[in-house]
Amino acid sequence: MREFAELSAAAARTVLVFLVFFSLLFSSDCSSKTPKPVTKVTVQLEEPGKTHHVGPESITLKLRDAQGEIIAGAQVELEGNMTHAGMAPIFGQAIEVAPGMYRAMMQFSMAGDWVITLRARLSDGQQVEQQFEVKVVGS
Ligand SMILES: [Cu+2]
Repeated sequence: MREFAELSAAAARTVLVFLVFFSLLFSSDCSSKTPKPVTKVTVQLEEPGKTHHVGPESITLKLRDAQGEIIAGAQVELEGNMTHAGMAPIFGQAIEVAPGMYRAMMQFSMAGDWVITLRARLSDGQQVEQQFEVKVVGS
């Protein structure tokens, strides 16, 4: 009789462990802390239409989400490619100079039309990507 009691106690403990395990599993699954997804970011250039020159140039922009809210605390990098083939891409790591405002140095290697691909890792881990164009003239 005692053996049976010990056995059922062990079984009860096992069941309890499973219950705790599963409740943790499901509670973490539907956590209310899940960030709302930012499906689209808006890139707002500080000086839209600015003419950039061959050589080192800074690009300053603001990042906003679909609701128009500023996106602060993101890790932002830029990749520049020309619109014709045969050119090496250029890269710039941006720093956040003000909340939601990012600045990167780009070493433009040729005059012409450049397509800048912005890749941002938001503070909640989401990755977003957006493209914009800049015009570069000879110095
Ligand atoms: Cu080129």
